[in-house]
Amino acid sequence: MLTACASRRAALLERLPPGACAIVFGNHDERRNADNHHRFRQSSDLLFLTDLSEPETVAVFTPSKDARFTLFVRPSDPHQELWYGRRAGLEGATELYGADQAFDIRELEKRLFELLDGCTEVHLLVGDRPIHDELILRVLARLRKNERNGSRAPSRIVDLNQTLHELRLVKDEAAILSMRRSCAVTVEAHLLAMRACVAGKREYEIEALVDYGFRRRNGLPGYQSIIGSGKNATILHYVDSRDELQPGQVLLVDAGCELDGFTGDVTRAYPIPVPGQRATFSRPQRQLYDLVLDAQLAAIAMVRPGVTIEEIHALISHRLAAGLCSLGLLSGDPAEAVETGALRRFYPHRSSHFLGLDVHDVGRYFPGGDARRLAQGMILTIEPGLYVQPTDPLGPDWQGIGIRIEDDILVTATGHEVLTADLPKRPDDLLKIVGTGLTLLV
Ligand SMILES: [Mn+2]
Repeated sequence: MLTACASRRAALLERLPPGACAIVFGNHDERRNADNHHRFRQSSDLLFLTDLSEPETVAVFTPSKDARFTLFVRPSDPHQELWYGRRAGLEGATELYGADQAFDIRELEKRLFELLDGCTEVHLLVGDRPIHDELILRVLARLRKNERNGSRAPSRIVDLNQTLHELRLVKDEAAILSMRRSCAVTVEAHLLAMRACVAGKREYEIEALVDYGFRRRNGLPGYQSIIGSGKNATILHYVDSRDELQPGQVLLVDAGCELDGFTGDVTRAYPIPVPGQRATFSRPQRQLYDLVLDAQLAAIAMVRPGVTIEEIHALISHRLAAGLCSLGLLSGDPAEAVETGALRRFYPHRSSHFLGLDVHDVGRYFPGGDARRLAQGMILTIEPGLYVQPTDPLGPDWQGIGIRIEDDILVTATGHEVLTADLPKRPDDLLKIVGTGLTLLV
């Protein structure tokens, strides 16, 4: 990963105009309660460029200065390290992480004053964290005030999104390898959940297995897992995971493993069997499931360079609307149901997003105003769904069904590759596995 980070830094430096200074902030330790902290997760931008997973880290890039890559880190401190773990320190920052120079993070403001002096523009993720914006504005104000003493303040602030996030959008070989691994572990964990799914279990027991599947491969959930049974599956971001699985309901599992910072994002939905019996969809469940799967397969088939996410969403929306009209769940013309927003009663979300270090990864969807065309190396999800709210006037046969099918797709030179293809989704394959019993892989 360190070699990949070095190439990414080189690519960033190459894209910065001479005279620029780019500043990338890491994450801070976040308090959970009292004196407990959340598990630290580095900012994705810093992970992408440095792989240095320590709080209070800042990277500065100055293409036209002698030291082009500066790291600010927490200095070595035997007492702190005894309690809270090892630090790279200033020495590690240069020797292990490739910085041309390293400074104590406590000197950040003073040193930024020196680093920004003489630069023409400052690049940062404006608005990402107000505290960072304030720091930079403070330094710029001081530089301007000091111009009569010879300082030269940058005159432009540029959104780093345009360079750094464009780089992150097209995955390099190391990123694709990490994504393959996180997708493989995601598939394993989903299989554990499928096999264990029987009536009488609780949603949190399924979540525990998903977590186990991730953790045994050194992964962690890349986002809060959604384990929703019955009507809970119609809540798009349901995270309570408390209810008991009821026979005949559908269980929706949306979970992705993060490894090396890169995360999978996969959803499956399947019926909950009575223990010892074979899982079966009710007729309405199966009708919705077939619609969603048909739309997903059609959308995946169209993924290749040049296609836009807008086109994918339009195809899925049209297929779902047509299916709902023919089932009589929507009246009138499918195109009209899409246009008027009537479809949103059953399909309220989008069909696709970029995926990588962030589950909703960076990359603008309309750069320069036009829908972005997919290109080789981009990774996206395709995730149609249908949800009938428990209060929907369609009545009890349909109420409280939530179906979503989501896979992770790599755009290749001529088409695509489904990174999560090993996880069953065709009804026959799926129902063969669901509820067949737990095999713990130790
Ligand atoms: Mn997703």
